[in-house]
Amino acid sequence: MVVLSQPAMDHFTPIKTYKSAAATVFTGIPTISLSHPDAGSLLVRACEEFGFFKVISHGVPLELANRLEAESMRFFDQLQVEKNRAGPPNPFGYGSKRIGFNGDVGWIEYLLLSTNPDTAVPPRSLSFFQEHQPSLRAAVDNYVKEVRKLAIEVLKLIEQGLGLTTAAEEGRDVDGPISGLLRDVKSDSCFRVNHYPPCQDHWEVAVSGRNLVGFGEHTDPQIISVLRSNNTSGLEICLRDGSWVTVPPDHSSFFINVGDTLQVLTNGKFKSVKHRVFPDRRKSRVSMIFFGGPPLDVKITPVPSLMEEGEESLYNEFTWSQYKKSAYKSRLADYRLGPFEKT
Ligand code: GA4
Repeated sequence: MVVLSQPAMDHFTPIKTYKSAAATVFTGIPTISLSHPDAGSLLVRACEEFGFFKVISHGVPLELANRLEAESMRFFDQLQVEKNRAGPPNPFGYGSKRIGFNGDVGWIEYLLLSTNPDTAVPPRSLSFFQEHQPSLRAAVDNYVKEVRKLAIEVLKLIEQGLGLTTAAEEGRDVDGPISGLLRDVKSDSCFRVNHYPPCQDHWEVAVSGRNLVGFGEHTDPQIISVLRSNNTSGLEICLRDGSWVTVPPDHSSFFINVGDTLQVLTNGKFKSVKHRVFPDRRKSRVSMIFFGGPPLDVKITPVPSLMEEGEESLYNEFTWSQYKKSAYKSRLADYRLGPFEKT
């Protein structure tokens, strides 16, 4: 008998496995209320110390996140053959197990979507979603509008904390040199919904007791990433001392990652955070991440007013388009800023 309603991950080719070294649940993740009078300096400190933090009092209506999560699960619950019609994932669409172009695999299925309305030629997968998954597409659009606003607000507070904007500018709601990159209509941002099915029944887990990797260790290439997950754990971050810790899930807050581009814009004062995900043995993990990137033709160089006297850029000049091209030739765990560092 052929069982057609099995979840997507049945026919799984061998996958790199390793035991999660991170036993510790880390309770020290900076948690910052955006309505705190010192939010700007608290965010700057979190970016310097962790490249990662959690925001509360964020103003994003949680029903938008819940609706999108439900719509996404409706999509992932379909037969594999239906989901495959929304693929391949690159540049945008549905993907399963394979991440990027260079051999990375994980216990994951996902949707990778463009958030840029003025993409000159919409990829086939975008029109696929408009035609065949209109309620999912609408939920994505409504959600992304809000998290994009949140990303800009966080960057503006960071600019304030860094002393990049004056009180008068803040009053007039003028964008600074970093938040302006995200507000730009040409901002090259994208969005993904990751589904990590439970891995208990997988033979490698059952036989060896090892954990499968869901999304291998990497840093995000963009400026900042805004993540919301359901209440299933699995996300791990690498602390400055090189140790890996588990991030306790919190479905009513947003987690923010410093990306490689923000590392360069601050000339290394902020470091992009290495992170990875292990699936849970029993529960599905669903995460939704907005990756805020600059316009393709923008030169990524340290913000001049952040440089001390005599300080030199650690990086050769490059555009976001050049960085992206190089990133897409890399493996997940590669240090992508390496080729752009001054020797
Ligand atoms: C990591 C951050 C985002 O998920 C992403 C990923 C992208 C992909 O899934 O296609 C990449 C990865 C991410 C970095 C290196 C390259 C590109 C897979 C990969 C091996 C969408 C992104 O922008 O960069």
